[in-house]
Amino acid sequence: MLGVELLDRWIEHVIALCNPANVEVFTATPEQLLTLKSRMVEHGDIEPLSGNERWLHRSDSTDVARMEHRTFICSKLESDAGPTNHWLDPQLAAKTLDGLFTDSYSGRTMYVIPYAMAPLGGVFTQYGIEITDSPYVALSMAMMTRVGNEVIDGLNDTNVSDVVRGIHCTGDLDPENRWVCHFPESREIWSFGSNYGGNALLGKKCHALRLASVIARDNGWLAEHMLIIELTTPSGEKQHIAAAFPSACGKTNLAMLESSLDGWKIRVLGDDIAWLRPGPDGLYAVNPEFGFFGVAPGTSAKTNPVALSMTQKNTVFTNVAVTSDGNPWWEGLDPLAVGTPILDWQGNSRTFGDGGGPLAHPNSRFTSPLTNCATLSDSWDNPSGVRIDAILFGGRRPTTIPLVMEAHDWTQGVLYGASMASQTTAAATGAVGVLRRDPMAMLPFCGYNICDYFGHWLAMADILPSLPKVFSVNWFRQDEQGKYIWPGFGTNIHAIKWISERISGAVDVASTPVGNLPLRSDLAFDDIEVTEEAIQLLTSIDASAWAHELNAITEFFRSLGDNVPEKLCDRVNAIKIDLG
Ligand code: GTP
Ligand code: SPV
Ligand code: MN
Repeated sequence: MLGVELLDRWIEHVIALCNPANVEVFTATPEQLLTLKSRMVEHGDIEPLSGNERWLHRSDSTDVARMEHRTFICSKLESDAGPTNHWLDPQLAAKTLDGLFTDSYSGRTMYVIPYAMAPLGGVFTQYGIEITDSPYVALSMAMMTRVGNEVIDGLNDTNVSDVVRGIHCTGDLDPENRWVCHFPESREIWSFGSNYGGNALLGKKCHALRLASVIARDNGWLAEHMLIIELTTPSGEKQHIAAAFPSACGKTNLAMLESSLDGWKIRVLGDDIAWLRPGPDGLYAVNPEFGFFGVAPGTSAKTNPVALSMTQKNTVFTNVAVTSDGNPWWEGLDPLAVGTPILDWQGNSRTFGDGGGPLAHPNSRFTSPLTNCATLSDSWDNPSGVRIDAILFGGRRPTTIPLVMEAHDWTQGVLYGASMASQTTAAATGAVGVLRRDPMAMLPFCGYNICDYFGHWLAMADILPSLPKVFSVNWFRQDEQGKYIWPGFGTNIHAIKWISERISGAVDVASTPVGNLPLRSDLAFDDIEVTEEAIQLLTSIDASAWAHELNAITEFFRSLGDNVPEKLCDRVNAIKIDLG
């Protein structure tokens, strides 16, 4: 089928197990895409929206987000999955999955999708094959990963044991019978019962984060839930920044930021996943993905004009509302006149302002290829990647965490990541707005023991020829009424500017035990609406709030068992003492 004996044998095995009516090797040729889309329209999987190649897909109403409690790491040893993952014995899991997948494609077309993650032709490139019975998954994989004949050539030249093999089945979409299983030792992914993004597009979170994090641990690199941007300063200097924020906490928005400050320019390399490797003079990063799977609500001409214009062509919208003239709509876009008819995300007839709850699902998404983005960096497809000057960690923190601060050293930087917390969002099922620890924004995505992962981060200090600076940022500080006190979005360039000036050594700092803070004189907020009182809150640390925070971090580390690196626990204690 693909001309690689062992892979062909695996594909034959899947055919025998799942018993499809047809098998198609899907390389997303123009003819294949045309046929796929017309088939999907016929079956009601997608419908055309107004504009150029814009499509609407409506999910099953129970299949709209990642399901962390149905996501499993099936390593031989439970201790390799660690205290934060759901573990399943690989043999028991295989038995269950074999049962679920038996005849599961009957009457359906099986798509075999060879894909590559990362630009082709470099040390970062990895190959995978996803087998699926979902046309929506096939269409999405063609936008989110590299597919085509070049990929099949690369796959042929790759060691078979390095190829990630994923098998996905739509099943009955019963949330209680949903399985997203990862087998790090055999590089396999088995996903049953969901067609939603992170559960079903197996190149993304399953391959590029959960399995890749294990591969990275074994080979001295990092697979992270990070955006990558290229920053140009007014003097023309280029710097590169990677930033980890949890799901639906602002990666896409920062990646596409349009600066409100003259002379500062941001270009996108990636908005969700970064692979980072030691290079000749530091840490080099690529975006393994080929597209954006962005959160729709909140995306507007004011907050993210770049994303909005990107979605004007060649985009699949999932679970958005639709106006009577066939345009996608979601909360955050300009409201229509009260009483205007509109279809909600489930296709129900509603009217604007009827008080019936959100019209688009809070986790509705758009899928567009990277090349749709007007602010894509020229380096986006460079197989060597870009050298990272700074790493940012941030979450939704209503209190305590300042707008921006710099770690004194790598250990404190790793501590910033390891102790990150954020209010939960609609990107995963469950309660929204609950503060939880989400180390490096990888809580749902680290494919191995989180304590070993912290150790691996610390050890990068010994592997790397030079270390990026590490910063903590927080765009989500709130007042007592729950209102954001920082305008966010384009104005975040002010924090990025300070970070840039710290990289180049242009500005001094106010040193505190929890990190270096900007000097008030280095912050010119003249162009934005923010009170002096808010600036004070955003750029200072409250000793009693921090005492509470540090105790919460200690408690979190304790909850992970005895294997959190001592270096991190010791540093927390040292900061407590320094704070007094
Ligand atoms: P995933 O794709 O789930 O990993 O999310 P992401 O981190 O890329 O999040 P994204 O940028 O899509 O933002 C999610 C939500 O946060 C959107 O509704 C944004 O409008 C909102 N948001 C992003 N940046 C800011 C900000 O600076 N301030 C405020 N208040 N909201 C923001
Ligand atoms: C996230 O939840 O962090 C996402 C969306 O980026 S998904 O691909 O579904 O994981
Ligand atoms: Mn994400």
